[in-house]
Amino acid sequence: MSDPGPDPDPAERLDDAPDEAAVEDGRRLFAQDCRFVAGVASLDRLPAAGLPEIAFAGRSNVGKSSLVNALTGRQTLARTSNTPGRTQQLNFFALGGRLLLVDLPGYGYAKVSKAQVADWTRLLTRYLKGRATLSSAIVLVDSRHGLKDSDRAMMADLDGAAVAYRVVLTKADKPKPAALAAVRDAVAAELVHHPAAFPLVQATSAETGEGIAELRARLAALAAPAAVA
Ligand SMILES: Nc1nc2c(ncn2[C@@H]2O[C@H](COP(=O)(O)OP(=O)(O)OP(=O)(O)O)[C@@H](O)[C@H]2O)c(=O)[nH]1
Ligand SMILES: [Mg+2]
Repeated sequence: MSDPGPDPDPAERLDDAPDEAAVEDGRRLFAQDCRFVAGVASLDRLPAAGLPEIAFAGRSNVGKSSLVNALTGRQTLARTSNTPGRTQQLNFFALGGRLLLVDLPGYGYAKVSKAQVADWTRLLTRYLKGRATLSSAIVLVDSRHGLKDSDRAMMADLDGAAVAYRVVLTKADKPKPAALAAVRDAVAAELVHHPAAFPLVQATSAETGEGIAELRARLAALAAPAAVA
């Protein structure tokens, strides 16, 4: 009997690298019109639910707004800043009538008051738990730092709300390749303990465009079907 050889690496078995057609779907979706729909600081002002929604969560300054801009190819769509705490509301963007992108306020920012942190946390938790059209979330993690306790708390909230999510590393242009690989492995090792997390970690850079086409492809798979012309 021939030797079937060693089992493939579990990560390889799970590899969901998008194929050419999926990348093309992503490119087409993100080339469509993307419009700011609403910025809300309280849940009674959420835009009407309808399209599938993808929320971008992450620590303050991790690069959420920059990633939304890189994905949509519009540098000024979401406001970015060197100052943590720039995004202070849930900002909704409608993409081509097929998907809502939600740029969330950052968490883990030490300089805002405890009352403010409690307010945002309550708003976020309620939004994550109560929004029927929230189809998944992207948890952004700085590729130089890996997971912090505030990320773990967000991931536990998403697990509790049964919102499927992926962890995406940002600023992949900053660390050396070996350091990036080490952070990616360390994060992936923790994801095993989070039931709603996709087990693979993707690296991106809003600066160089690394990983952007792949992420577009993955998000396109969650969008409403394109209208037939
Ligand atoms: N080198 C590098 N810098 C980045 C990248 N993405 C974002 N930045 C920088 O990181 C800083 C924060 O970016 P934002 O996109 O505003 O971060 P945010 O997560 O939206 O921040 P808050 O809204 O405050 O929570 C800015 O100075 C960006 O230019 C990246 O891929 N590479
Ligand atoms: Mg922001």
